[in-house]
Amino acid sequence: HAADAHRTDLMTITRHALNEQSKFPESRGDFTILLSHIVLGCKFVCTAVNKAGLAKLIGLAGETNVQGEEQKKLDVLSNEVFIKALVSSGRTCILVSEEDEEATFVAESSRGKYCVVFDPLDGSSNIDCGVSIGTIFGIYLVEDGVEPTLDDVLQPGKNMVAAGYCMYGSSCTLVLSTGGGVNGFTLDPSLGEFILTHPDIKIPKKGKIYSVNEGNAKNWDSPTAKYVEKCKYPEDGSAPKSLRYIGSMVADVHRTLLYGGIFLYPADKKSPNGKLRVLYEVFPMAFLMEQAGGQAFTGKERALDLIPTSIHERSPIFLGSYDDVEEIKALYAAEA
Ligand code: AFP
Repeated sequence: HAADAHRTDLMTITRHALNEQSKFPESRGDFTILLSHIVLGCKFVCTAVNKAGLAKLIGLAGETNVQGEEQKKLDVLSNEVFIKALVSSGRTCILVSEEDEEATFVAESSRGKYCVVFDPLDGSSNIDCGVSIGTIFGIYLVEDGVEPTLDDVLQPGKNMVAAGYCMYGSSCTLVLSTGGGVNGFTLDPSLGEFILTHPDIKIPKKGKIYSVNEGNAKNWDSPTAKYVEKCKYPEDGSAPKSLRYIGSMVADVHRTLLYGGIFLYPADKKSPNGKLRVLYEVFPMAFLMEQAGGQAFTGKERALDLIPTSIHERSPIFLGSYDDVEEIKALYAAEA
């Protein structure tokens, strides 16, 4: 019976990765091992985030623990957990984290062929009020037998072999693409396992929601300003779009992926490159959007074509439903 099968035949993220792996007979399971270490990091952060409010209430935050160390801030703690999990996987060679100014080069003895770029806790200004936050990651592969250098991560997003995010929200959701579509997994806390709940996510071709920090409107360039005006006062007689903006990229992009619409973090006069970081915010989300049938545009080009020149570089970004991004592309093209 199908319904029973659903409850007893659990497609965990590891099982899913092993199934994918079996399509490549030459695969030795390195990616599956790497993924299981990323998943461990996500589970740890999920638990820590869920406890954060409680720690405040019972006075843990800011106090010193038994070892005499002050309780670490959540973003610092999350970063340490991810770095250690990724290094100990034995499958990585270069790590770039939002939290660390410099890239981490893994010692030869634990080195593997993957580079991981990540933001361990994105949206951290939202922690104290309990709003959804997340981890974002992207994965590159280095050539075999070549000494890894920074150039291995200064690559266009289209060269990523996988990308994903984990959202710590009303439930803990991990969305992943290895280049063959997008799948969503939800953490079952009683099992401690991510279960496939959103197979083959496709973003609606056109959406009814736009998502942007309108507080920056006075500094926008004209294509962005025109686009947002059109969202509110459509010229073709269609209904205006709704505005939703959380200020936590993972949450705003997750909603965009599931419901459709567009997420914008444009350039403005004060921030000519926008705010979001190319390697571990723009690229992974652009990768997921394209894999789900949507688009991602920088205001100049396809986001995944951009070639970064430094690891913490920023770029404007417009991503979401295919038709909605098409409209903003036309507005930029008209003024180019
Ligand atoms: P914080 O980590 O400082 O909260 O920044 C989060 C973020 O990088 C990204 O998650 C949001 O999409 C974006 O900033 C929101 O930026 P604004 O506050 O400028 O709208």
